[in-house]
Amino acid sequence: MESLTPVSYRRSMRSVLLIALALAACESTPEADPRSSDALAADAGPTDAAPDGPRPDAARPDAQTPDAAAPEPVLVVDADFEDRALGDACGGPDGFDESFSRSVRDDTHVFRGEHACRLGVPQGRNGFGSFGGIINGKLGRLHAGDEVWIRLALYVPADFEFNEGRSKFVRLRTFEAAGEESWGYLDWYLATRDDRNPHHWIYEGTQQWRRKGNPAQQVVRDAWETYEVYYHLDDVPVSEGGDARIRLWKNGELVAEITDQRTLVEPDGFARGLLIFTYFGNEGSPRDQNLWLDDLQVAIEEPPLRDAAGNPFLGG
Ligand SMILES: [Ca+2]
Repeated sequence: MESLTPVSYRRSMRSVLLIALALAACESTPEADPRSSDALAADAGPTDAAPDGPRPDAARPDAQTPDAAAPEPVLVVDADFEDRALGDACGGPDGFDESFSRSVRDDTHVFRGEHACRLGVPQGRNGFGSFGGIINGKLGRLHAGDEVWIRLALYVPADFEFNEGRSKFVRLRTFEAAGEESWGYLDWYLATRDDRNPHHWIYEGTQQWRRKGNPAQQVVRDAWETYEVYYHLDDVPVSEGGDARIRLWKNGELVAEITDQRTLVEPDGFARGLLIFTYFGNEGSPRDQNLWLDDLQVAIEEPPLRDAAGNPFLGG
């Protein structure tokens, strides 16, 4: 395709503008386009000028009309598991970057669309390599000052047995600046055997357990539920004048906000690698069993929705 120099581009745009003005003059009624010629000049372009093209307002992404749809979040991960065939592994552009061996597209339980991802753990195994999946390339590296929202829908059947302690669930790995040594994971655990605080959280770079949530926020069986976590990455927590902050939600309801906890160990460190489950437990699964995941979404730009307290989140 031939490139345009700035001069020829301006000439081209001037021709387009003249065509647009000529078309405007040909309108049979003055109210057909109430906008001034200045407004036409502002958005004159090849598409707008095409005689049979869409009306300019319809083509403008920033058109503000009373019935405009709610703005959509910008997602760096939008794993809905729809694009490949039933029975295929859960990897790909609409899935994990690394799909573990028992992560398979399935339609037994679906949150949205036609497929979800069935996550399986074999009897007697700790699940690493079989149970879950990893996002790495899609997310890239996140540094101090970055914010990330991670949301997913989960279906846990009544007969799924979690391990005897708490279960690794959503894990974001952090590294020292050179990237050779990991400082451990920002870790959300499902504590299905904790009747009072069913959500446990820890940053392995600090090793201080946080027990959060209330009995009503326990995992509900045989139902789709959504879980979301927010991290503002910094080596200094909000409570000490920094930006590090953590929020957890379940079904759109805030479970915890932690402001006295760093989310990186050092200012030049970074986070890379999002793990979903990936480990059942040291004791091994009591039998072959599955749960289901759908709509795994990650945003690193502030989403448009707000929770009840006004915090930005992906929601749902
Ligand atoms: Ca789906």
